[in-house]
Amino acid sequence: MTNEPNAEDPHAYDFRAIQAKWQARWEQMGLFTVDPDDRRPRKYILEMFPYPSGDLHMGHAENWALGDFVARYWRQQGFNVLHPIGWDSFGLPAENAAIKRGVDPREWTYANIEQQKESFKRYAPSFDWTTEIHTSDPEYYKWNQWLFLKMYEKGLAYRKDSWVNWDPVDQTVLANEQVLPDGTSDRSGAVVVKKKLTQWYFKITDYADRLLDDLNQLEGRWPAKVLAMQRNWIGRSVGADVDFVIEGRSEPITVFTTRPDTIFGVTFLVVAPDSDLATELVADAGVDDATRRAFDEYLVQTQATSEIDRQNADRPKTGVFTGRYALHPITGERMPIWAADYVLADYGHGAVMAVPAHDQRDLDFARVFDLPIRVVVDTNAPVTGAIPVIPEGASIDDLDLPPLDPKSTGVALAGQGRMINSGPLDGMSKQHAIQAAIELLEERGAGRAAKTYRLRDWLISRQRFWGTPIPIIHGADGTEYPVPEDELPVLLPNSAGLDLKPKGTSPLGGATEWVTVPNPVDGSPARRDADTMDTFVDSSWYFLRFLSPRDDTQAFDPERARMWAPVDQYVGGVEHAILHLLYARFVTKVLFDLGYVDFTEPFSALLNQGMVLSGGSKMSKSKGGVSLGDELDAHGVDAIRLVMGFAGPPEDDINWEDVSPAASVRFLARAYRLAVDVRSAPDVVWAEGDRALRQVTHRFLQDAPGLMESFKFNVVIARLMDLVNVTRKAVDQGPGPADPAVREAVETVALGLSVFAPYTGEEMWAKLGYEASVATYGWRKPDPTLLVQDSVTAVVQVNGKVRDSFEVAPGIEAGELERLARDSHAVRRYIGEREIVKVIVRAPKLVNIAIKP
Ligand code: ANZ
Repeated sequence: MTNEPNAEDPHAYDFRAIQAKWQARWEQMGLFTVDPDDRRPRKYILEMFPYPSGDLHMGHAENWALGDFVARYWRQQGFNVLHPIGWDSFGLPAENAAIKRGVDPREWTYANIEQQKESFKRYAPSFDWTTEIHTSDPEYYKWNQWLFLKMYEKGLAYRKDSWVNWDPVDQTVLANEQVLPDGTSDRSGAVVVKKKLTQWYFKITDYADRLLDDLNQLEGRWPAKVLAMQRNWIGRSVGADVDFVIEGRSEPITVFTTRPDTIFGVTFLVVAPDSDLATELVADAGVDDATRRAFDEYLVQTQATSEIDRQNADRPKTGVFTGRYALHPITGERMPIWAADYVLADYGHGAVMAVPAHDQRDLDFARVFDLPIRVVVDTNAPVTGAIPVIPEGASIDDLDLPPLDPKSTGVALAGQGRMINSGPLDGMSKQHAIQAAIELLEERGAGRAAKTYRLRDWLISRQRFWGTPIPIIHGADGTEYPVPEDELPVLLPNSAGLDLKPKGTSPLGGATEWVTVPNPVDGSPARRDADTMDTFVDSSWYFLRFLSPRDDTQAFDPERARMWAPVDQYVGGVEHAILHLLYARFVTKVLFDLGYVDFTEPFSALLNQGMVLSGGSKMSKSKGGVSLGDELDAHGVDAIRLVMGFAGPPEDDINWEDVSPAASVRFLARAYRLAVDVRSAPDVVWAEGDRALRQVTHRFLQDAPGLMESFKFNVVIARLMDLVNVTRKAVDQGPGPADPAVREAVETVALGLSVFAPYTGEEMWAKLGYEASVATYGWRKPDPTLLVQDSVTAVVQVNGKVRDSFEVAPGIEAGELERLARDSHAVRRYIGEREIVKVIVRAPKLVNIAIKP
């Protein structure tokens, strides 16, 4: 069989043969390998790297089509483009497959990579394959360990004992980011429970302000939705910390409040039952046994309640008295301390000053347990909005206003008003009183301005096998010894003989020889940390590894980072809006502080693609959706890539039922046949070509760059379709296939198409008499003399209805246009004897004539 497509029928568009031919040739040419000495301007284009799941699926196909359009476009604009590929190859699926099928996670992973690589190569993304990395290679994860050690040195990696999210199916802890809003695991779907464990954390909360404030730099370059999600996730609240002295305890209780102005309305304190503070309070000798027993029972009940339920404002309030009392920092009043599950242990300080008159949760609680309620804001005297008119000589109390008694109405007064019952704060507005209250507390050494965040520290230890070992050795006395940098990597042991089944502790603990090591100081028996790192650590800095992927002396080359990073265009799914992007932003800032990079945001621009849906739901093999492999076999790579661009704006979901790969094939065949039909040589004189066709071509050249750069791929493809149609007309009915304008148009189609449908573009380019590859040729610049419009269409309306239209020069005078309109045969015949009342002329496009009916 010949390797030349269509040897017999030159017009037949045989996409299978074209694919086979070019895939092999491109592979030999190594087209997209970046030359480090190349001095042209640079662009770093990156798609979120894949987890090696085997074959490519529809979601991959969309992601890499869109990213590749961008990469190929910039290359054709003369940029030196880095477009790398690697594999996020640590993680649970390998391990779960290993348990289910008894295979080695390593073998499973690397076999998948091989398979996926083959599918990728057929799909033709313009990758620099020399960058290929696997995060599960020791050459990569060594640098995860290095990063851990750097964090550890800076005090940003630490171990603590705390309540963590526990996935009872996968038997591992989860980061907060991995718990879905309905309280289930984003991995296994199991309902997440709380478990107390000693775990490693990265101190992302130290960076909360910067992570929040730097989002402003990304405004307009990241999707607004992602920015909003990140802002919410970090969740900064501004207010004050207030200290309450506890009777019989030297340490005060600190609470965080956003409403220090309501300090005189505090009537009790509430602590989170599952906080250490609560346990300590009831452990005091002064607390009687019955109170302690009631607390213990309540704690058990709290631990069985999900976070979501605890935050549900509508749930009836429950709680127990701790037997202890606090003193008000200003009035000295004695106030009971309660424990209730609506207060969360890990927000603020795990304790609140309850202001039942003005906070609904506190009010509900006070009404259940009959605690005092004190109004300190008069919301009948609002500071903004409708101010009640108080007659001369009267006071607000003389007005007949509805009673605002939260105790009887059950509605807390959250609105604005003037302070009352608040000593020195009386009469102030909220904003004013917040300031004054903070000053008052500061004077007494009992409080200060404070901020708190929803963001928690990043829990990075996992009790699973297939991940990066944590480079720490634990001495018998509990001392932590970081593994020295020159002893990295701490290699993952072989899985053979290990029980990988989830059991709540890491399988690495069972690798006796691996785990037992001499204490680095005195040689006594010590143990390696047996947990592995969250795989989001791997992906938090991988974009830097691509810059010097084979460097075995450092994680990445800072010089290359200065040249290439940050990533100019990042492309990926919105499912990573929080997790991965937040972690990568955090690690970038840490690397900046350590002096390794000179920028603080990793991804200058972000494009989120929508999902590919079938029957309204996300496509997946298990749900019997359409398989990418079948679609590629039936219609070819180019038609599927083209569909991904043509379906609509990239952020929108694609309903596979609404697109037509078959129509894409027909269009590509039409374009291809034009290249076969061209009858002029590459050295024609463009200026001698048909002007009308040249104008269409040059308008495309003029508009396409702006459209590409704003990701309006569907519009660019529609314009290419239009250009193909106009050119076909010129070949069949116009100046014919030998006209230079036809060649110019078809070359433009080949160059433009090669972004979306690289096989077809390349084959057309060859048919046009050029050397491969079309991908490395630049787009022609539009000729301004061809962009001026020769004429515009003027429309004549009579009483609002169009009666005639004709071509006029764009610069026509209003008087001349009116004369043409009045002279129009169609208009004269329509008006007949009727009287013209008014003529409005909007040159050059419209004449409006009003007549008597
Ligand atoms: C007194 C007060 C009076 C409050 C008032 C509100 C209104 P955001 O905006 O979400 O940050 N709070 C503090 N720590 C808490 C915890 N660990 N669990 C549950 N609630 C907690 O909410 C801050 C407010 O939530 C704080 O301000 C505190 O109640 C409560 F009229 O203090 B406030």
